[in-house]
Amino acid sequence: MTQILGEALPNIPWEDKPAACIEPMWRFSKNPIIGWNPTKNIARVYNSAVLPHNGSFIGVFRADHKNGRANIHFGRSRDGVHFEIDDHVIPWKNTKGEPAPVSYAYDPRLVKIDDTFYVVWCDDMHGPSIGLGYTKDLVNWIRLPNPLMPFNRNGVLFPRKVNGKYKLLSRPSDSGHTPFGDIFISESPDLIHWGNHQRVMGRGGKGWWQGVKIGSGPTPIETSEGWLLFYHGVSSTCNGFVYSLGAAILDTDNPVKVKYRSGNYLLTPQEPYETSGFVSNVIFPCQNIYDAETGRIAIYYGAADTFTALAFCRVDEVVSYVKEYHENI
Ligand code: BMA
Repeated sequence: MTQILGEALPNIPWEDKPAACIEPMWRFSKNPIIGWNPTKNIARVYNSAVLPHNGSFIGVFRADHKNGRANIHFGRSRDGVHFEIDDHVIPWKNTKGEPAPVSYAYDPRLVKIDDTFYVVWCDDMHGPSIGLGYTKDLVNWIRLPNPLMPFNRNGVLFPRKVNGKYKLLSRPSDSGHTPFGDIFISESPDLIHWGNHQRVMGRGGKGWWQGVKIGSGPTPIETSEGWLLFYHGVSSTCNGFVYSLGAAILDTDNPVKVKYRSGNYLLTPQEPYETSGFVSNVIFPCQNIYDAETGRIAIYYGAADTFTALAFCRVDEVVSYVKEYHENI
């Protein structure tokens, strides 16, 4: 049995797998959990990240404003399903305490390392690059220097140091809608100086769902089999890109090494809130939370660049599936 190496979360949002479901991952029956126009200034909330905190939940939310520009807002929830999202953007300051607003920001990830919450997002550094900031109290939000040069997206920090170094996944890209992309890893002793960049895994394989580009993903989950990494894979169709959700297992001590990777996707756009919206046919996972006690995993994903939705799986079943459909890519 694969175990999650982490903490228990008895109040994880959860629904058992429907009896008729033969897939390793299933959707929340009350999806989407955040719909159109959730606050006065926000049109859509999607591609967002939630964490448990003091018995309830907090999150950083990609909010597309009613002028079309994206930024990140903070929000809270008692149950991980119903959220109260601030109508104002996160008030970033630099390390000197001066206001350091972002011109745009999207696709945030949130991870707690020791006593600090880190936010990683797609930032504007004369083009898309990785943004990084932290808060210890959810009141003061401090920006750090951009870890990587443009153009880059889909930055994801590991939830602990590996061999004494912070590890950051990213997906080098271009300044537009990027028709290519593989997942790379970088490391740092202090979250300021980054290097030892290496390629973890590429697009492609026998299937087509991840043939154009791939990008992580929620925070990797440490398991007895290695780091369980969910990610998105993109294929190109007559109607544009289609974003699906896949999974891989990376070596615990050397996460540049892919142990297993599923040649099949785990979720692809199927429900109306995934196939129809501001950008149709997008499933974009940005966060997972888990209950190590039971092996339950809840994944928050953006649907059709419009909605926030939840999917569920069990670590043992999903790891077995990734191994069963493993493909060397
Ligand atoms: C990517 C990002 C995501 C978005 C996706 C589909 O390039 O911009 O925020 O969900 O495209 O439009």
